[in-house]
Amino acid sequence: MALTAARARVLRALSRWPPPGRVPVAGWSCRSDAGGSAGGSAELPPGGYGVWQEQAARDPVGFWAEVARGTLCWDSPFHTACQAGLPVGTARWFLGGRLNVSVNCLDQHVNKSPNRVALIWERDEPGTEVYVTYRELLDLTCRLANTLKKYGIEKGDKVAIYMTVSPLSVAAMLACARIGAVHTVIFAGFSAESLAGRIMDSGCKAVITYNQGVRGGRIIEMKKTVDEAVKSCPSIRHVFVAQRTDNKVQMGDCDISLEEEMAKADSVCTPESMDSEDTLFLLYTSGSTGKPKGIVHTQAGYLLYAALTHKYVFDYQQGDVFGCVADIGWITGHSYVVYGPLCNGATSVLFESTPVYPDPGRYWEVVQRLKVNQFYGAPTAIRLLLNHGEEWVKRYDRSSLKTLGSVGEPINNEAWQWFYHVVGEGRCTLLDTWWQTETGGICIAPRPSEENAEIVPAMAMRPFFGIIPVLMDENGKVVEGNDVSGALCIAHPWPGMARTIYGDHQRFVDAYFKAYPGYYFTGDGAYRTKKGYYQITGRMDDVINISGHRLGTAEIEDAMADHAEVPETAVIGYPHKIKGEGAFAFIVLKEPTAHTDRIKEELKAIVASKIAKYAVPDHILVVKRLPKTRSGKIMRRLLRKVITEELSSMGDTTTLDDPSVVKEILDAYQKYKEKSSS
Ligand code: 7RM
Repeated sequence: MALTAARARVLRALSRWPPPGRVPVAGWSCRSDAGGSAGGSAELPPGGYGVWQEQAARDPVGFWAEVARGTLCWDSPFHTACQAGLPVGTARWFLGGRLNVSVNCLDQHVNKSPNRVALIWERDEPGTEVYVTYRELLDLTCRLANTLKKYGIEKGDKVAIYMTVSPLSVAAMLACARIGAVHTVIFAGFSAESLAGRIMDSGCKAVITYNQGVRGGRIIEMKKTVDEAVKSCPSIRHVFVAQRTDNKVQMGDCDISLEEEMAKADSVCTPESMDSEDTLFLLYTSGSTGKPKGIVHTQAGYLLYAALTHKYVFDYQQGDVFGCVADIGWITGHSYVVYGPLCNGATSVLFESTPVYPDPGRYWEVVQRLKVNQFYGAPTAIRLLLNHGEEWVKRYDRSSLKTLGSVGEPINNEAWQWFYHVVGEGRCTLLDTWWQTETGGICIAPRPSEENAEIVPAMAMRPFFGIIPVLMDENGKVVEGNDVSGALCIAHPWPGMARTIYGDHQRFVDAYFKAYPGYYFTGDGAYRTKKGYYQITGRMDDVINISGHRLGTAEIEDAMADHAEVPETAVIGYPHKIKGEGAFAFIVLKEPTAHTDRIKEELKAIVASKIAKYAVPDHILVVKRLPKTRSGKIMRRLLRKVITEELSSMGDTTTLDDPSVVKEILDAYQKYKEKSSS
């Protein structure tokens, strides 16, 4: 590959510089400026857990106003802390205030300690990590921001980021924030069709991507996927292509080499002063209907909530190395890899690899090598590693660890115990954290709490400051007292809550504010224990959670509907030992055929190409008919009972159009099971 000297220099500067293995402490100045004041890191007023909790519960708005003044760097102060009407799905925070999120995440720290490490890029290949200081990240961000501007990206424009996790992808997010553009990060595992759908829904003007991605020793053809996606996206004017590998990819008319442009760009970019309620980003997430929804988060409230929860749930102390292994394509990556840690001036790990590459000791080898203090990951990975045995953990020194966190799905007791005792040696705080794309940050977690307060295994337990959980019964009445269950709602707005669904506020109202007027409905059920702690019991709608990836069963059904020989499908989630849940599909064929194996393979390929590989059903069962009510609704509840073999509790089947269908499906399932086990 013919590299010009300039290009070679840029590549060195951006993807392999500084050289691997630089010692993180060298040049740090953070230890001397710990405990920053207003605009340093998220900070609560003098007091303690009890005082804050009491104040936040008594006067949430006053509480948040005070914290917002003390935590964020404002261009101009807000005049009204909160204006909300939950029944109509509106909440606006810090009205009249102006600020820039990238200034809060970068410039304020550069001013005080430019050489503090902002990011440690733990690249796919072990031992090749790259340290990026706050000054370097600001430089990257400004160059990227100026490049976007040069190509006509303005305040309010939408930019898709389809990249694996890296300093450059973080800089891309912050560059958008710097110029007031709205980013929508799309997980690098999504197919071209999923990418196109999101680009079209949001009307993105540009995509930022890599030539290729690298994960688990394998190459991901990212640019090719973008090429395929943008064919059907007329709104896209430019595709910015960065180089993650040395391989050359085909460059078309609207493709721009990102590093070449950044090398020419000015390293200073004046930040755009944004209104508190301007959109910061869209992030697509699954709901119970087929079309993913573009969740809208705004500037000040989101940033404040991410920063405060990052600091107080994990007890982040200045100088700690914070290791959240989530991808930036999910909300966990947004809030706890990028915005929360950087707003707090933290050192955040960017994990590019997988838990099992090159072997199942990877996480703990990283903990040892980078001296990670807080480790935040998903139960699915813990369950996977648990099966590989504890030798992989014990091989490495984990004494740097203070706090462990779990997110994304329920953590079962076995995984919790293993995480706590084997990984954490029984001396680390383990936090089961519950929250959602829509909540912006952690809402229920065992910490913060009174010092030495008890932690019950596998339970999220306590609401964060200013979060008021409420349980509802089937009649829409608040369930009082303890030892009770219900639909989990939140009674008062909080700064991190989503503001709307992009382009469809009515859908926002219908999904979250209609079922229980005056409350935010989470879609999850919960149990309040005898002692008043919260335990999440799972989704109450047709959303399933595969390896911590949220997915609507309707999305899978819609994808499979493309198959000409399969007129009807019904997908449900079923308990899966490692993934938490897997997808189980029931299909009806147009006509009897001997080619069901071919059809099943075709269906799997369709789902992979229309959504993503993780969405492919583990099981596909051919049935003659689906169980339907007289009004034609598929009774998924019965299908769930069949595969969990809870036949004694089938419940009411009288609304079925033809109750004999149950026996029919049961027989088909029994045969399927015998066949698969033989
Ligand atoms: C952060 C994130 C949200 C859904 C949520 C729940 C489930 C998340 C937990 C959990 C039990 C937990 N955002 N969920 N955390 N269930 N215990 N600690 O995951 O938007 O992608 O998913 O995930 O059902 O509604 S998300």
